[in-house]
Amino acid sequence: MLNLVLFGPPGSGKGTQASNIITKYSLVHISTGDILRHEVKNETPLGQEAKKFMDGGLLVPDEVVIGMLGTKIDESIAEGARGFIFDGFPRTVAQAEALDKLLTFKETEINKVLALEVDDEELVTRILKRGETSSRSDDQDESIIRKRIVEYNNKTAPVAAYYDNQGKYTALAGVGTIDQIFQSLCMEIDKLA
Ligand code: B4P
Repeated sequence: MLNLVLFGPPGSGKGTQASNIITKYSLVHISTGDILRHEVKNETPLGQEAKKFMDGGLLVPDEVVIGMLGTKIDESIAEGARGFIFDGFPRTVAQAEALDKLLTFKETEINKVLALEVDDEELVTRILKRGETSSRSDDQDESIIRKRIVEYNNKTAPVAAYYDNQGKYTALAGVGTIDQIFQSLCMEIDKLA
């Protein structure tokens, strides 16, 4: 299997690039943001719990996110998945450890973590622009967007060191055209083949 993590701060382009990568490499796309927004939209108990955190620009608690992913990974492997691209997950070291355990149990592992580097002001500009057309409440307010970036620096940035220690972490420029960034991601993925 080929299992990739697309890593980076909010608005760095993880979702944008993941949708190109799944088409080219036939991987299963696991976006915790998309799954959580689906739960919120359907007003499930999980969605109602998650909404309180998402609206405030905070991470949803680890146990909620980890529990929600196990079934999805199991089902996809049973259906013969070639591999996964994890987009927006793991966002804490506890999530990274849980993912390693889950994949080891399935006799597979994360092969590579590709990080998109984008400066804070560009992130805020991009997310506010998306907020003009998206219905996402966490995209509308600059103070909430900045809170998401603080949350990233405090809780998610340490995940980089976790994978760097395993020799799996590569950072790439996340500023440029969507196609340029896609090409640099593909160059890294092709080295794994
Ligand atoms: P996510 O849905 O993961 O959203 P994101 O970080 O905002 O987006 P992403 O980096 O994918 O950016 P995108 O491609 O859309 O998370 C939302 C919330 O869910 C979190 O705050 C948290 O509360 C919760 N959550 C999710 N996962 C969790 C977890 N594991 N644990 C706990 N909580 C979790 O790009 C952004 C914009 O930039 C788009 O408009 C795009 O068009 C534009 N763009 C992309 N590439 C560009 C480029 N090269 N140049 C210019 N613009 C570009």
